[in-house]
Amino acid sequence: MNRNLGKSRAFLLTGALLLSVAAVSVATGPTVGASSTSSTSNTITISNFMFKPMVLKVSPGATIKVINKDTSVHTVDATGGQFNTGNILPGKTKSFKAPTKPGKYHYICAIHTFMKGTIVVK
Ligand SMILES: [Cu+2]
Repeated sequence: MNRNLGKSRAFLLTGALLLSVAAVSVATGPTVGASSTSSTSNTITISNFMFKPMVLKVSPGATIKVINKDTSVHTVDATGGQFNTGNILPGKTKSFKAPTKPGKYHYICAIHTFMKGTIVVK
């Protein structure tokens, strides 16, 4: 009797372990695609009123190219004033220099201020 009780306890324990392993793999699953929002190339593409990538990593003083694929005028304006492309007309490309000081620089489109992006200088 006691032996059987011990066996069923071990079985329950194994089941609980398997369940917790399954829960962990489900929780970590969606983070796989997260890296697609950042990039190491020096190009920002604007389409559908969005900057891509949302986070751009560059070297200090790197030249950053901005391609406007929208039919609307956009800008890339650092909220701290470190850089500003001025108007980029539809279908046009402009370049600017990244700051030389390492750090995180947030920018917006001065015309559509809901458009936000970040440049990480490293
Ligand atoms: Cu805009």
